[in-house]
Amino acid sequence: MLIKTSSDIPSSQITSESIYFNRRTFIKGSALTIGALTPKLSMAEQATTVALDYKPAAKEQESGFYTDEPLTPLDDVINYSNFYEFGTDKSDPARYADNMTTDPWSIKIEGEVDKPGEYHLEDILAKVDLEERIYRLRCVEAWSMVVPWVGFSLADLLKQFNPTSKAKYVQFETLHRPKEMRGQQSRFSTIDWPYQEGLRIDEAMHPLTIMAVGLYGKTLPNANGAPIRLVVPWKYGFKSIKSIVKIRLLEKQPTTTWQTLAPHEYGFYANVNPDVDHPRWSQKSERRLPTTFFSPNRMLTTPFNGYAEQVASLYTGMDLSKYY
Ligand SMILES: Nc1nc2c(c(=O)[nH]1)N[C@H]1C(S)=C(S)[C@@H](COP(=O)(O)O)O[C@H]1N2
Ligand SMILES: [Mo]
Repeated sequence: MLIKTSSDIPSSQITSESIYFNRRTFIKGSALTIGALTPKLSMAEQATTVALDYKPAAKEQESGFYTDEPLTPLDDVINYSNFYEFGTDKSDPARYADNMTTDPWSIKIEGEVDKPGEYHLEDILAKVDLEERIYRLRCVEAWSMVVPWVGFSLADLLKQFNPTSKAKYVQFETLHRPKEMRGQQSRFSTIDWPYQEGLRIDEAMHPLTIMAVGLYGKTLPNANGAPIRLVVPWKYGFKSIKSIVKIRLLEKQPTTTWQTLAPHEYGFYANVNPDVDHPRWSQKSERRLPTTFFSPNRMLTTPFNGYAEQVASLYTGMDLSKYY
């Protein structure tokens, strides 16, 4: 096989598919090719992003784990991002997140568990099998992407710490390190850091809910929440909290960043729902990235972001316009 170096490939030809399908080749072993097909990564990200060993996503897998919709190119996944710790512009995370130190990394497990403690990421990862999930990600701002994540089920992680019978909710917290996260320094920032999110325990234990450690076959770029983040594909993107350092099991529903900031606009549940508009815009349709002025790529939004078959039963009897 002819291995092209980054400079041989015009960026217009670097489609998601070329990166994605060549991935299997470089995972097999040649160190030379690692990173060769991802020239759009910054130098720092090329240096820190490494190939992962995982089970690829396949149609035959459990329903919802895979979609054959076109993947959003890696370049867009990295450069069009919300990670307010680094600024509010979509390009700020790619520009500034390289400053975040992700090694060593540990996660504190607190609250209603038999085995609370601080666990090193390596020790957590040693106990799980990585697999790929190709999911739609729908931001509350009405844009969306299709991302090939690499991760493991959150249920497998939580079971390692034996949640007690009082554990009804799970709260997550992002790193708080203003020295490395310029958005946390701003005196004008309205967010009360650290960023916090939460799930009901049955949502957390659902097989679609994963902790992602990679995308496109390699470790997560910092902009996308390295080294470990949550992905809940049937909920608006803000639920999928990045760069997690704390997981707390609780009896009561936790507070979450966006709900605290604007409770009439962002709810605790935040299930993707085309029938419940955001107070300031419609949620009936979405822009699927990549988009251009001439090709806006607009499509209808589907209930639970297309995962209704898998998750609608979690909300039987609930008024979803009240519990938005
Ligand atoms: N800590 C933290 N996590 C976060 C955010 C954030 O600002 N800070 N933004 C959220 C929002 S609004 C979205 S849409 C997704 C975007 O994930 P992506 O950049 O990997 O596409 O991350 C979510 N997780
Ligand atoms: Mo979002």
